Amino acid sequence: MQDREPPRRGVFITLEGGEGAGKSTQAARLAATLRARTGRPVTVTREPGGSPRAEEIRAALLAGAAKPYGPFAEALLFSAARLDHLDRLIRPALARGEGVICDRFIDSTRAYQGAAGGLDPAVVAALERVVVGRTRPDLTLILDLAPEAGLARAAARGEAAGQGADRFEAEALGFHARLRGAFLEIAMAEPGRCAVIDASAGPDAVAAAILAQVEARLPALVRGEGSHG
Ligand code: T5A
Repeated sequence: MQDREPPRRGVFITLEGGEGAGKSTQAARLAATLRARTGRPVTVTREPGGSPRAEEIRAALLAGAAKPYGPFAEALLFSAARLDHLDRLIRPALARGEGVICDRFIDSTRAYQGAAGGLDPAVVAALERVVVGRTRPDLTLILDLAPEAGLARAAARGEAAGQGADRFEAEALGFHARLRGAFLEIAMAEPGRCAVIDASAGPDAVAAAILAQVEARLPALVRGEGSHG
């Protein structure tokens, strides 16, 4: 079988959390800071999406096309998008020694389709094993925010853009509360990989808290020495 996972030299950081927690905002800010400090390329990407084919799957998922088939089918589609994204963007960039910052990754499947959606955690783990393999994040920043606040931020942004709620934003508040609990449980279960960030503060304070975690956990990256701390 062909090895899908070339040797990896770059650092892989993911941002996770509920709707409107500020992941996209902070992914862009962290990338700009790391580029300025290290002089090295840093790619910002997102899931679902990140490659042309995965963006097509994203459009279908967020329009709710897979909802009637249930959380297992949705997880398969998120996984199909992830497979393409890993092969075409994430693994090649890491093999070149570049940084990759991804807005959502495996923990979103664990939380949305698993904990909140009711899909068996053993199925989620099996999908991770076959799709993600060894390409696990070096650091996952979990942006923690009360769901009411995150949904209000997402709604305000949607109103300004003339867009309504998407497939997951439209779920009931109880779903979003389960998501928050699920992300915190992931952080407790994997403290070496995950750091919880209070996302209720303003963007500058959140960016400072994130940078402090990156400096503490991946010091070599911040010094411009590439790979792991
Ligand atoms: N999903 C995804 C799954 O179900 N399973 C999976 O496996 C994966 C990968 C993706 C959806 O797919 C689901 C989860 C999602 O529902 P999406 O549109 O990418 O859809 O959803 P989000 O990732 O939630 O994206 P959002 O853009 O809604 O949220 P962000 O990125 O957390 O927030 P951001 O940075 O865009 O900010 C939102 C608004 O708040 C403001 C921003 O300016 C913006 O207007 N803001 C702040 N305001 C006050 N204080 C701060 N600190 C702020 N930071 C940002």
